[in-house]
Amino acid sequence: MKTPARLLFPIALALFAGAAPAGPALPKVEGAWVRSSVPGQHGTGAFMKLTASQATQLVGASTPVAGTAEVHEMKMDGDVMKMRAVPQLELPAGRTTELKPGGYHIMLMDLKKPLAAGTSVPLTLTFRDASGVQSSLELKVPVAVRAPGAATPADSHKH
Ligand SMILES: [Cu+2]
Repeated sequence: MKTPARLLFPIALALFAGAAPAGPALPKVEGAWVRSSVPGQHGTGAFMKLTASQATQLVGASTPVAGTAEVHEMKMDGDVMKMRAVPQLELPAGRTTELKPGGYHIMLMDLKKPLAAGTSVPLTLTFRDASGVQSSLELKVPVAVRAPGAATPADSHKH
């Protein structure tokens, strides 16, 4: 009978790697905001910049303020702007992907109440890494009429 030691060694290494203190590398989220809505409006969008250190996919979203949250894409189809749900949004390693009006966004549908500017909403994003492991990120996202900073080009703060 073969000794199992040869087999155990790589398994132990794999376990050790899995227990690395870094944990799942969740993308960095910057400038997140949700567009405010008026009474009677059923849907709105959430926008942000996502930067993943390793290739990751945004595969879902949820929020208690909306019945459904989906990752959407807006594209010109001829001269008509069309919107569709995308099952996953690829976040290439080290590159910032921007979710913005007119492009990718998180669509919040079946709003349970109007979202007033100046408040904030909880938003959970679900990501899937290259090995198929899903993890989620809980955010508190400010509600605004327009992108924060978009109307103040005079603010020349540089990074
Ligand atoms: Cu949409």
